[in-house]
Amino acid sequence: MQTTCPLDCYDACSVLFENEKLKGDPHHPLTQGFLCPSLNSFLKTPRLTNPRYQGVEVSMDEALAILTSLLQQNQDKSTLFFKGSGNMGCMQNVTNLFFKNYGAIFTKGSLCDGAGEAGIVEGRGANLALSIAEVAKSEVVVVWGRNLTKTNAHLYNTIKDKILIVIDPVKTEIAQKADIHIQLCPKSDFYLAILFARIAYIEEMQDSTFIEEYTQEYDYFIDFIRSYKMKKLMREIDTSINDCMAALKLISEHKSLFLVGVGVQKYLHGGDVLRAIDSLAAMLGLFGKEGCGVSYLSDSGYGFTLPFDSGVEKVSKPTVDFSSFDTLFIQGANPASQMPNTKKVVEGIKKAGVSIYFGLYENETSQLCDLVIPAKTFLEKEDIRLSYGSEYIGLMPKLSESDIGISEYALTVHLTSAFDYAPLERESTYIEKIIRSNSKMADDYLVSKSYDIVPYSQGFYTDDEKFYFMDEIYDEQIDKSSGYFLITAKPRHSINSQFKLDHKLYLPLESGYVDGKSVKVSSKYGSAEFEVCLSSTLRSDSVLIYSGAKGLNQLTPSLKSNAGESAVFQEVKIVLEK
Ligand SMILES: Nc1nc2c(c(=O)[nH]1)N[C@H]1C(S)=C(S)[C@@H](COP(=O)(O)OP(=O)(O)OC[C@H]3O[C@@H](n4cnc5c(=O)[nH]c(N)nc54)[C@H](O)[C@@H]3O)O[C@H]1N2
Ligand SMILES: Nc1nc2c(c(=O)[nH]1)N[C@H]1C(S)=C(S)[C@@H](COP(=O)(O)OP(=O)(O)OC[C@H]3O[C@@H](n4cnc5c(=O)[nH]c(N)nc54)[C@H](O)[C@@H]3O)O[C@H]1N2
Ligand code: SF4
Ligand SMILES: [Mo]
Repeated sequence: MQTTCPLDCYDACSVLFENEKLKGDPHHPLTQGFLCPSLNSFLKTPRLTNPRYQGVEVSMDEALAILTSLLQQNQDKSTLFFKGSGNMGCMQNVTNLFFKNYGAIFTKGSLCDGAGEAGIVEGRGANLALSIAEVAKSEVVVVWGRNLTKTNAHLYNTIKDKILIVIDPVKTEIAQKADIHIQLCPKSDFYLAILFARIAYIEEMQDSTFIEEYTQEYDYFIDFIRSYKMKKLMREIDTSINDCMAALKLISEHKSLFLVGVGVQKYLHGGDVLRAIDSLAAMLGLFGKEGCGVSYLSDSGYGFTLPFDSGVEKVSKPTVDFSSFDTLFIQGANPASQMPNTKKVVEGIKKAGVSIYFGLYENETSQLCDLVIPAKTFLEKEDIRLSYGSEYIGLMPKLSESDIGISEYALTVHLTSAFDYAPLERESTYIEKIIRSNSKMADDYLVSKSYDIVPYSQGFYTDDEKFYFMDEIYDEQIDKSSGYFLITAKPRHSINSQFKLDHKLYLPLESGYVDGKSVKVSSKYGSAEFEVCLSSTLRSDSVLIYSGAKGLNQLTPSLKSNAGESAVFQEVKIVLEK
C-alpha cells in the first residue's frame, strides 16, 4: 500500500505501508527504497491518545462539545488561528474554511523560508525549483546553506558524482565531500554573491545575450556591485580568495546549479541574499537552461488551484503576540519550542483567554493549552501533498483505522455544522480538484505540470517576463567584535521538534570548554543551559545548536525579516558563561 511522507522536508518520499511497517518505495526515482531516521521512528513515537480539558481527560465527543461552546462564547472576541508545518498535507488547510467564516485572525509570513522566497519573487516573479531530471543534467552543483545529506538526503545520489562546491560556515557532511568548501563567516553570503559578481564582471564572464534578451536593470546592478570595495567584501566573508576564484571559474565554465537552503536567510536581510544569488546566476545566464539555475525551497502550490484560502485579516507569524487574543487555536505546531523568543511565546499563551491545541504529540505547547485535541496520523486520513524540493507530489490515502484522534476534515465538518455554515464538499472531491488542477502521471508517479518545461526557459514570471536585477544597497557591517554567531540548523534524527531531539551545544575545539559539561548561553533575549559537545566542524567564531533543542529559542529574537515577514533565528550574537 503506497502513501507519501507527510513531514516538512524537501524529499516528499514515496512510502510503502506493509505489515504495519513503513518502507521507502524502491521504484520511486527519488526515494530509491530508503527513508530517513525521522519517518523510521514515526510509528514508535508515543502520540497523544486522549483529549483533555484543563488537565482532565475527556472523550472526543466531550472535547468537541467544549470546543464548540468555547468558540461560540468567544465569537465576538479575537481568535487567532495559528497553523504550523507538522504535516504538509493539503487537507491540513481544510480548517481554514471554518476559521475564515468564523472571522478568526490568520498569520502571514513564515518561521522558515519566507525571506528567501520574497527575494526570489522580486527578481523572478515566481519561485520554482528544478526537476530531478534537470538536477541530474548539471555538471557543477553549488550547495549553498543547505545541509543536504541531512535535510534533503535523497538528492545526494543525483549529485554525488558532480563537481561539488559547498558554501557553509560549518564543515557539514556534504562539505567534507566537496571539491571546494567555502567556510565563510555566518551572515556574509550577500557579500560573497557580490564578490562573485564583481570578479565575473572583471573577468568578463557575463552572458551578454541572455542579459540583453531576458533581464532588466543590469547596468544598475553593475554600478551597485562596483560600489563595494573588494577589501571590504573579503573582510566580511573572511575566507580564502583563491577558493572563491577557483569556485567561480568552475561555475562559469560548466552547467551550474545552485541548491540554496534556508541557512543563508535566517537574517533581517535574508531576502537580499537570495536576490543577490539570483542576480549572480542571471548575470552568468544560468536560468532556463538545461541543468542550470537556482533551486531554493520552491512555492509548492505554484500552478495548483488550492481550495482552502486563508482569512484576510492577518498578523505577522514570527512576531505574533499570543497574549493579545481571547482564543488561540494552534494546529500542527509547537510554537512554545519553535518560535523565536519562546519566553514571550510561553507568557503569551498563558495570558491569552483560552488556548486550544490540536496536534499529534504532547509537547511544550500542548502542556500550556486549556483544551488538547489529538489528531489522526497521516495513515488514518485522506490527503495529498505537494513538494517544495522537486516535481513529485504524492497521494496519502487512508490506510489504517484507529480509535484515537480526529482528522482535520472531521473536526471542520463538526464545527461547520455546529455553526450552521455551508456544508463542506467530500474529502475526495477536494483532493481530486487539486490533482486535476496541475498534475499528471509520469512513470507511475504524480508530478506537478509546472515542471513540464525547464522553469524560466520561456521567460520569467514578472509582468514583462524579464528578470529584475537588484540595485539596492544592503550595507550593514557584520558584528564580529563580541560573542559567537549562533548557527541553528536541522538535526538528522528529528524534524524540528518532532522525534529524537538533539539538545547539545556544539562548540569549536579552540573554545576552551570541556565536552559533557553544562554551560549557560545568553543573548540579549534570554538564556538557557546546554551540554557541550566540541566539534572540529566549526569556525572559531560560531556555535551550533540544532532546531528543536530545549531552551534554544529562548536565545533568538522576536523580529521579522525586512522582506517576507520571516523569522530571523540567526540575527543574534551569543555569549557563553566562563
Ligand atoms: N533531518 C531533517 N530534515 C529536515 C528538517 C529537520 O528538522 N530535520 N527540517 C525540514 C525543514 S522545516 C526545512 S525548512 C528544511 C531546511 O533544510 P536546510 O535548507 O538544509 O536548512 P538548515 O539545516 O536550517 O541549514 C542549512 C545549512 O545552512 C548553514 N548555515 C547557517 N548559517 C549560514 C550562513 O550564514 N551562510 C551559509 N552559507 N550557510 C549557513 C548551516 O550550517 C546548515 O548546514 O529541512 C527540512 N528537512
Ligand atoms: N532555533 C530554530 N528554530 C526553528 C528552526 C530552526 O532551524 N532553528 N526552524 C524553523 C522552521 S524552518 C520551521 S518549518 C518551524 C517548524 O515548527 P513547527 O511548525 O512547530 O513544526 P514541528 O516542530 O515539526 O511540529 C509541530 C507539531 O505538529 C503536530 N503534528 C504532526 N502531524 C500532525 C497532523 O497530522 N495533524 C495535526 N493537527 N498536528 C500534527 C505535532 O504534534 C508536532 O508537535 O520551526 C522553526 N523554528
Ligand atoms: S522526512 Fe524527508 S527524507 Fe524522511 S521520509 Fe519524509 S520526505 Fe523522506
Ligand atoms: Mo522549515
